Amino acid sequence: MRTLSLVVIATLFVTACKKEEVKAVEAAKPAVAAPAPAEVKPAPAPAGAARVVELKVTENGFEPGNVKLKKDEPVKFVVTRVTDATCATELLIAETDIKAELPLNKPVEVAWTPTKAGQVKFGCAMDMMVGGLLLVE
Ligand SMILES: [Cu+2]
Repeated sequence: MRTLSLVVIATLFVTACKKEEVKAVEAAKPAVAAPAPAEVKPAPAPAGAARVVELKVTENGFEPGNVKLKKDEPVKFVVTRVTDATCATELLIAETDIKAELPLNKPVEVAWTPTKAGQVKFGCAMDMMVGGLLLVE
């Protein structure tokens, strides 16, 4: 019985996530014009500073979905969620403790340095169902 309720709860979460995504697809129709987000213009990075990678959360998910990174190169993600039609209100990076809230239309900085080559998933708090891949080489 206990296991069953856990399964039910898990299913509810997954269902909620999928519904959000269906809504997101509907909202992606051109009739719904999202307000233009404020542009983030980071100052040119001084030598040795983190590379800035801009990410957006739109109706289609994280954009770009795949990001190429270099091992041992510090990177600063500047993440802006520009829609409410998503369940990705947080950014998680697999195999790390990184978990950043993504308030609407507010750029959030997330610093990370990959320490090994390979693919690392990132995405929403629901098992990164909305997310992408960090391709570290
Ligand atoms: Cu989700």
